[in-house]
Amino acid sequence: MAVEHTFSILKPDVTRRNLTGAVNAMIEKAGLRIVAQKRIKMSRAQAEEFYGVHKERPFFGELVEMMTSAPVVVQVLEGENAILKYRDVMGATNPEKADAGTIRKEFALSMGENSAHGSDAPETAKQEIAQFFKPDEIVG
Ligand code: RTP
Ligand code: MG
Repeated sequence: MAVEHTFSILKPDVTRRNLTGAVNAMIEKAGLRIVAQKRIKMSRAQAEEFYGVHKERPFFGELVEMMTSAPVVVQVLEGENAILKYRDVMGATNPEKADAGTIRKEFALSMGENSAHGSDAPETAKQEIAQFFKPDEIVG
């Protein structure tokens, strides 16, 4: 199995409740290494670009509002099969459907305020990482 990089965001509901360390503990316990990390306030333009794939969806406006409502922590995670592994660690988009022990089951407040983002495929991981990090900011 290949060592991969995936892109992660700890969303505003996490920073607002001071849960960055608690979520990071779950990430590290799962064997993923945080090889880049910064806390930023996402601009509207950044959020619109990041979630551009959803721009026709009814929840798009609400999603952009939520992502810009408080700081987020953007990260690059490294590990074997990191993309799928992190999706498993996050749990289902709807926290009511997320398995026990996942980030979203433990911490998410709702379908919108669902605590974490993780890339869904190698191509999107590459694009998303490049939107927020320069290559020399990633220290594996
Ligand atoms: P993400 O992209 O954030 O990792 O989440 P995901 O793949 O599990 O879900 P996706 O379908 O890509 O949706 C992106 C984010 O939009 C918000 N959302 N709200 N109100 C709603 O019905 C609704 N549906 C999605 C969530 O914050 C979701 O993570
Ligand atoms: Mg998604």
